[in-house]
Amino acid sequence: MTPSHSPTLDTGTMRIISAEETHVAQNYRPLPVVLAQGEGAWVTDVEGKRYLDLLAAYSAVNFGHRHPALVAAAQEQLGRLTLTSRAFHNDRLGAFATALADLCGKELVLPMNTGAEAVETGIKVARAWGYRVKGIAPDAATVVVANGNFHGRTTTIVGFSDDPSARSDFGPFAPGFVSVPFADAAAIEAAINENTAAVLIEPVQGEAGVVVPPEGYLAAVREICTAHNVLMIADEIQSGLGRVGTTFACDREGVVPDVYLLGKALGGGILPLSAVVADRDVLGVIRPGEHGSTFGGNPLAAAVGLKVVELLATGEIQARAAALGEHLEARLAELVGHGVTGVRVAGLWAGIDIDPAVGTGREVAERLLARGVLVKDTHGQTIRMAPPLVIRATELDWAIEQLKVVLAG
Ligand code: IF1
Repeated sequence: MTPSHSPTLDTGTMRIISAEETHVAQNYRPLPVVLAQGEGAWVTDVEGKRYLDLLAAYSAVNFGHRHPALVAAAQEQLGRLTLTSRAFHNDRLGAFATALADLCGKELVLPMNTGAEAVETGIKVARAWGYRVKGIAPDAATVVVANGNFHGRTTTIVGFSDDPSARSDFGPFAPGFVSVPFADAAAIEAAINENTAAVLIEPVQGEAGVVVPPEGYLAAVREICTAHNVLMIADEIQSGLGRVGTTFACDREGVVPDVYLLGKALGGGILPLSAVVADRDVLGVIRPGEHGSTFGGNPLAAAVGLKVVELLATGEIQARAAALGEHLEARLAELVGHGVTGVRVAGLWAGIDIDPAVGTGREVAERLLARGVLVKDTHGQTIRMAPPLVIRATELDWAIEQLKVVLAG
């Protein structure tokens, strides 16, 4: 099954890449491959070479490329109505919001488009709740965040990042954020005071390299937020919607946050769709005209989002990710000491630390590319695996065999 990929690219591919390099801002350094088609867990480049996609667009393609039911929902809506703005009602948003609220066990949904918009919205809602419900002094509200966080690329968000490459030369930054070590509940409690409106955390830190907190951390954060009348905001944009073998990563500890931030796979790998989901006593603080978005809640995204929620409601994709994730964890554990210095797995999501003697994360990603496997490196020595949740066990095993060959040098 191993496609043979020559390291050199043909002239057609080079021409496409050079066009991109000539006219697209270089805010990324893509691997040298030009993708043209996708189906399930596989994508095909312009030269007809196939790759097993172990990134799934950073977990936005949980249901696989062009999932038939999701494409059908999009195509059906494309023939009816795509965008009206929320100056008017449309016949898709209510059904989507009802289904998503039910999936989350919450009352209200505020639809946005990108994950960063959901995070920004969550911060605005937490502050408004802080002033209007908790009674925090005007403009004094703070949000506790974790070191090593990644919540998006807007200037507010990078302002509370501790990653120099995400924030340097983008200041000045918004005040009102307090950083504490991740996975340290006591540090959160110590940082809370009368001005604290919320705690914002990723239940599993993605960009940091799939950092899974110790069992009990999420439950402790939940307890601390409840005790201090502080909103627990879970950024489940990457960890949610089946990725870790449960609907939400918080489910792993039976924790229900006050606010869910969702995105990525909510759009079915077809279009941007994000949402802030909470009960009325939180999201109800936002009055008409105080927040919005041109595309937020559009009928096309709502139609796709509804189908995504229906796929999740059966629990099948979550159970699949849990079972395959156990298999993945067992297979990756065999690599420790054989070119890998550490592995962190949560469901079908893995951070794999590469032994510098083998090479950098980027070099391993390039060698895997040549063997028909797509992964993304992060923070130098780590590669991430986040396949579509529809991947087969045999495909996963094949990918790990390719990694073994690359690690053997
Ligand atoms: C890039 C990282 C992953 C996210 C969490 C919010 C957002 C993201 C937990 C914002 C987005 C994406 C952004 C993309 C690469 C990717 C990424 F490497 F940047 F950090 F997945 F780990 N919360 N993550 O992971 O959502 O606005 O992008 O829709 O910016 O390079 P977005």
